[in-house]
Amino acid sequence: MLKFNKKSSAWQILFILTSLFVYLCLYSNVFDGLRAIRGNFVYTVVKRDLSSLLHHQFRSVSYYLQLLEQMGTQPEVLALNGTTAVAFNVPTTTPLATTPIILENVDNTLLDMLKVRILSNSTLPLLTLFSSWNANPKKNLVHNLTLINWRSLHPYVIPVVFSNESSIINECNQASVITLPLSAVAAGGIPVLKYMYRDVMNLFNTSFYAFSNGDILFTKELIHTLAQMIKSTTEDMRKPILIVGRRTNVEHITIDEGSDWGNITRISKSKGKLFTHVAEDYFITTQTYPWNDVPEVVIGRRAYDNWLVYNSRKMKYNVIDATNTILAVHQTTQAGNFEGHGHSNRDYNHNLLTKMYKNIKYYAGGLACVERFTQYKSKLFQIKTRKVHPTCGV
Ligand SMILES: *[C@@H]1O[C@H](CO)[C@@H](O)[C@H](O)[C@H]1NC(C)=O
Ligand SMILES: *[C@@H]1O[C@H](CO)[C@@H](O)[C@H](O)[C@H]1NC(C)=O
Ligand SMILES: *[C@@H]1O[C@H](CO)[C@@H](O)[C@H](O)[C@H]1NC(C)=O
Ligand SMILES: *[C@@H]1O[C@H](CO)[C@@H](O)[C@H](O)[C@H]1NC(C)=O
Ligand SMILES: *[C@@H]1O[C@H](CO)[C@@H](O)[C@H](O)[C@H]1NC(C)=O
Ligand SMILES: CC(=O)N[C@H]1CO[C@H](CO)[C@@H](O)[C@@H]1O
Repeated sequence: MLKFNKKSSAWQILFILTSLFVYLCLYSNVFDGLRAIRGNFVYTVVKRDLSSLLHHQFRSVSYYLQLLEQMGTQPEVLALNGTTAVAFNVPTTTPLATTPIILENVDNTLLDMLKVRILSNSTLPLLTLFSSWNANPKKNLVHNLTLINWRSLHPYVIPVVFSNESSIINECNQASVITLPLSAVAAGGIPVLKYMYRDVMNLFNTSFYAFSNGDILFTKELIHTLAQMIKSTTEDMRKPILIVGRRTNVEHITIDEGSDWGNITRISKSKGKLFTHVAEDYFITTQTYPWNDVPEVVIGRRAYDNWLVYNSRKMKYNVIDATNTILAVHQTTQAGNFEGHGHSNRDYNHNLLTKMYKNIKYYAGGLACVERFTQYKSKLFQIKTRKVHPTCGV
């Protein structure tokens, strides 16, 4: 009896000591970890997002989104109207780059330092990058690659997908990409651009915010360009800035090709084709960009991209063509490069804009008319000003 008791209390003491030890370990590690995560805004949002997901995962609204085809670009816009007679031959005084840029220019020390600072919550993440698409079996691979690619830009970039469709929300969750519900749609269910900007700006504190079409892959160069912009002494970050650029089309990108930055750069060099300078696929803006004043244009339908650039130039915002320093690879599929043109409501944006403004010089919203541009000169990042053709006047 006594023996048993002694043995038992020895075990009890051992048990208590072990528990205490494990508890102390867990407490110090987990507590630190949780504090770091909880302090982070993203954590709160993911948590909120997950609980909203629980409420809404059965409310698929694919009905609303059926008309939303995969985003395309709008080069045909030039032919849209009489103001554009000269549009077809807007020459550039400064020739545009025709070869995609390369990772070798990227200053890795800067990026490593920035990463540490962002992770320790002493610098804001650079960018909230968002898009929206509808479920489309033909686009599964494209969207999977986009999710993998955008997620790889973490922690510099917070990727967000707007959707109310449970299948898309599930895929995003698997890829650790945050989803948000679509708060405003028009033209039969297509997301209104400005409200997506409003929503992410309310939720995330980053230096830049960007919509991008959902089939665009980026590399380190995106991060590097934005990091350099912030470091730059010439650019006033408090003013509205709009950064746009040409995309590089690459056909039928595979998982192997698309899932790391080096491979994306390689295929863009070996089989990429720089697309027309009249189309823009992403719009990087600062917190001060007055999205509130922008008409309710929708994504994935032509005319809004050129109008945004045209209007920003007209309003004298700082518009910058980053084609030379941001590689934006478009995953071209069977649907080709002019999606968003053959669809219902194809002229929704154009009709909306012409109702509001008499004279829209869409061609002045092409990249060839953007005066300021980024470049690397002897690996040094620069923002320069070039002369554009007189017909680019706004
Ligand atoms: C940084 O931490 C502070 C306090 O822990 C928190 O209020 C703030 O939101 C955090 N900022 C970011 C960008 O996570
Ligand atoms: C896309 O990813 C999902 C899971 O994330 C997977 O089930 C699906 O097979 C993938 N599709 C393709 C075409 O890779
Ligand atoms: C998407 O879901 C949100 C929240 O559940 C809802 O408020 C919104 O109206 C939905 N959007 C569309 C386009 O149905
Ligand atoms: C965003 O971050 C900046 C810089 O850290 C800070 O001054 C500002 O208060 C933050 N805003 C919000 C809404 O958290
Ligand atoms: C990059 O491409 C090579 C050659 O196709 C392939 O072996 C490698 O697995 C790819 N890398 C990734 C991360 O997929
Ligand atoms: C496509 C389009 O909107 N075309 C219009 C261009 O402007 C002329 C008048 O200048 C209209 O007749 C066209 O319908």
